[in-house]
Amino acid sequence: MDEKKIILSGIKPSGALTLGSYLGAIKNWVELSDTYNCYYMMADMHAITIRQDPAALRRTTLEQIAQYIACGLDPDKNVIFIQSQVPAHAELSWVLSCYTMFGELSRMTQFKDKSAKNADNINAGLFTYPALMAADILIYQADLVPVGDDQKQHVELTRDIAGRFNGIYGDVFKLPEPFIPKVGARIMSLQDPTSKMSKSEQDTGGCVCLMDKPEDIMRAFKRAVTDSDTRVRYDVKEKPGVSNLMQIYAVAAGKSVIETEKDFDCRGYGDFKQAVGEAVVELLRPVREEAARLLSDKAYLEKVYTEGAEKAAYTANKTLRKVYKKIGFVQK
Ligand code: ATP
Ligand code: LTN
Repeated sequence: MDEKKIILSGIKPSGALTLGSYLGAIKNWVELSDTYNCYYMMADMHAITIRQDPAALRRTTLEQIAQYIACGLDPDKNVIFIQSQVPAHAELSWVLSCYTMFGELSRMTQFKDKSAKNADNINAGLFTYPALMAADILIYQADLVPVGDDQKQHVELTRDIAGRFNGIYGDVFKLPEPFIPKVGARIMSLQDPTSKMSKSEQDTGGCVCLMDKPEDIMRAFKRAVTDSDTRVRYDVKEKPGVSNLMQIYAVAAGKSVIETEKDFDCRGYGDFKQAVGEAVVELLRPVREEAARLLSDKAYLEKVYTEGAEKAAYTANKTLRKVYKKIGFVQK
C-alpha cells in the first residue's frame, strides 16, 4: 500500500507567474515533491472570479503548465492538471457550499481585497471561492497544502468546513495543514513594499515574473523602493523595502536573513540591489529557458494535462462518490 502523504496546491492562471508565487509556493512544491504524492493544478475556475480575456486565459494556462515543469515538477512523479478538466471539483464545491456559512465567507480577507479592487464585478463566485478551494483540497484527502501566507486563511476555513462535515457524517475528510515557508511567504511589491507582489498588478513595475528577461529583472531591482537610510538592515516596520529585498536575496542565494545582513553590512544599497538582481536572474534563468522550450511542444503539454486530469479524476471521483452516499443522494 502507498503510505506517502498527499499534497495539493494550485495557482490561478490569471497572469504571468511572479517571483512571489515562486518563492511563496512553487519552490516548496518542488522540495516536497519527492516525499509526497502531489497534485498541482491550474486553478482556472478560480481565475474566472475576476473577468479574464478567453484567449489570454487559454494561453496563460498552458504557459503555467510549462512553468510548473520547468521549475522542476516532473509530470511522471506529480499529477499536473487543469482544474476545469476534473468536474468533480465543481460538484464537491456545490455540496461544501451548503456546509459553509455566509458569515465565514464574509470574513475572508481575499474576498474583501478583491471586491474593493473590482467593485463593478463582485460576483457570487468571488464570494463562494473558498468552498471551491476547500473542494480542491478535500477531494484528494490532502495532508498538506503548500501556499504563501495570504492563503492561510482559506486553508483554515477548509479545515473548519471539513471538521463540520465530519462532525455530521463521520470521518469523510482528512483535515489538511497549510505549509508556509519561513522566509518568502509574503514577497512585497518592489514599488510599494506595503502591498503583496501580485500577478494581476503587473503594470506597476513592482512585479518580477518568471519569464522576465535578465535586463528587465535587473532594472526592476535597481528601481526598487528602499528608504533614505543607507544600511542593509532587517526591520520590516521601519525598512519594509530593504527587508523585502533581503528576504528575496536570502531565498534566492540560499542564505539566512542574518547572513545576508552580515554580508552587506557597510555596503550601500546600490551594491545590494545589484546582488539581489543577479541572484534572482540566476535563480530564474533555467526556469525561463526550459519553459520556453516546453512551450514550443504543445503535443507534450497536452499529453501532460490529459494524463494528469485522468489520474486526478480517478482519486477525486472516489471521494465524491463517498460524499454523495453520506449525504443521501441516490446512487447509480
Ligand atoms: P492574483 O493577483 O491573480 O490574485 P497572485 O499573484 O496573488 O494572483 P495566486 O495565484 O493568488 O497569485 O497565488 C499563487 C500562490 O503563490 C499562492 O500559494 C500564494 O499564496 C502564493 N503567492 C502569491 N503571491 C505571493 C507573494 N507575493 N509572496 C509569497 N507568496 C505568494
Ligand atoms: N486560492 C489560491 C489558488 C488555489 C489553491 C487551491 C491553492 C485554488 N485552489 C487549492 C491551494 C489549494 C490563490 O489564490 N492563490
